[in-house]
Amino acid sequence: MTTSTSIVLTEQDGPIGIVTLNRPKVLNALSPAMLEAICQALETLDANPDVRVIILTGGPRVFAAGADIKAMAEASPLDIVRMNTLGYWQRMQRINKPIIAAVSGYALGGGCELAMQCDLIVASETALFGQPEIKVGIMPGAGGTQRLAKAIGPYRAMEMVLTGEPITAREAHACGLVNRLVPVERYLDEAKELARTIAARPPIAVRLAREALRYGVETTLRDGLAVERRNFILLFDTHDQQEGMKAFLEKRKPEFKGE
Ligand code: DAK
Repeated sequence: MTTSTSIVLTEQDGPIGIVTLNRPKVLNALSPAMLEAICQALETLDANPDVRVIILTGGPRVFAAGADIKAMAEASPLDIVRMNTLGYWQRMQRINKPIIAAVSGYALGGGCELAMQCDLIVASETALFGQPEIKVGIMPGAGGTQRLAKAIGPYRAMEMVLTGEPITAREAHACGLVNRLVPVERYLDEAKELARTIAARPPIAVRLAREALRYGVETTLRDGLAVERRNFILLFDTHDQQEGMKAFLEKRKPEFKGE
């Protein structure tokens, strides 16, 4: 099934929802309309009980070249506040299902931040990750100074943010920003393969493990461990925990129901 607005395409392939940014003429620049369309697509798939994992992708040439510079060029601070761009990013953070970014070509500025907002990143060998905001007189505003430093370390992140120069997919893979690096013909298939593996796992355990991991990078070790412990215990109240362990002991494949 494929549905589309002009700028974002949404497709469902079994348990996988695929959101494709589709404004190639401006390299998928993240205008407010584009961010709204992405949020709506993600929220629709998040609410669909048949979808277990979401892939967010662009085209082979570009994932996204960042926020729309045209829309920001004449903006005052008040305009920026009124645009409420941050609101879109906060909506994305509330998605409960795992999101895999399938990145090929440019992932720059807000585009790099969009990929880092996802849980896993599959990249083609042609992908370029960068925070070039400094070159147009600003700085990252949607997590680029924070998530990047946590993902690749403060020194590498500092160099990227202060020079504005991108790193290649190979470098991003070597420093832990990219989970899987594949030739350009394979990036979407590889993301689907990863999505299918996760979709076959018990959904409540996936959700609670993801929640604990995401929470853990934002908080203290003590708080992160408390959430981990609570979620771990909660899982012993699920059908899938009983099924998973029973199936292991009976040497058969488990049938997870998401209950
Ligand atoms: N915005 C608008 N248009 C863009 C664009 C962008 N970010 N990137 C590319 N385009 C447009 C170009 O203007 C051009 O349009 P026409 O001239 O054809 O009308 C078309 O896309 C093709 O681009 P190029 O001709 O430049 O293509 P090239 O292959 O030569 O170069 C490039 C590709 C990706 C190297 C180059 O386009 C480029 O450097 N683009 C800009 C990259 C950039 O600086 N990105 C960071 C933008 S700032 C916020 C949160 C986050 C942000 C802001 C606020 N809040 C929470 C408030 C994020 C800010 C950013 O991302």
